[in-house]
Amino acid sequence: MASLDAFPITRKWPAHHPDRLQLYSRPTPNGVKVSIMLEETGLEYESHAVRFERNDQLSPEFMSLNPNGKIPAILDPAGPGGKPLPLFESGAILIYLADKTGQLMPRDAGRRYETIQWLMLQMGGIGPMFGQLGFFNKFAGKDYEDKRPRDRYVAESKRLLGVLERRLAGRAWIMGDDYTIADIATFPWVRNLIGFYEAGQLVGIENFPQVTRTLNAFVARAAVARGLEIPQRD
Ligand SMILES: N[C@@H](CCC(=O)N[C@@H](CS)C(=O)NCC(=O)O)C(=O)O
Repeated sequence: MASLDAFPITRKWPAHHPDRLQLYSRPTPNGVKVSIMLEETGLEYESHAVRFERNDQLSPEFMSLNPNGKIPAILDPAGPGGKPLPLFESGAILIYLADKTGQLMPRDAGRRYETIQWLMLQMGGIGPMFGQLGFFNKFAGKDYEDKRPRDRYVAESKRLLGVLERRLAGRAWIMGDDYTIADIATFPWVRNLIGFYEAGQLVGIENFPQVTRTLNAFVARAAVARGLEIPQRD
């Protein structure tokens, strides 16, 4: 097994088990995608808390792995060819872990791309739009007098919930009977929209019963319950 010493991130967050996959994260909607995936697959890993209150994500050690300065990020000592693989962007990490373990991604090539398509809708649409709605509804943006930006993100979030609602009609999960990385990417964001962002009423969540039903099934999974708490908050 190659040493991880060449990776500056291990100076700030030492690897106590360098043979295990290293996770640098925080239990936010993007962060928990990866901890839930790791819990679902059963891969051994070591998690490290990245503290935003100390701007850890902007430290040179963290930025040496992710120049974009955002969690989650991983360092897999046993990457392709047996070499360590550093990786950032939650969608890329989910695809990597699905390929590595052969889990949570359909094997059929067509269905694999269909799963990636829904994963990309989360990455490019649901995450950014719900995130902006959170800013304008709960954080600094809520004090802005001009409500047009907030209303734009409400409308776009509702539209995206409608896309999900129609997809889930008659399906247990986004990919039907297969629970996949598309669900692991999407439902932490739906949960956050209703919970932490307190925007359930604003988007009229009662109009999206299929989304709510699938969210409930998602949070009832034991691996999801564990992943939502990793890394532990201080
Ligand atoms: N597209 C990225 C987004 C990552 C992201 O926005 N992470 C947030 C937490 S959910 C973060 O690190 N925020 C810290 C900051 O902006 O300083 C991904 O999916 O990995």
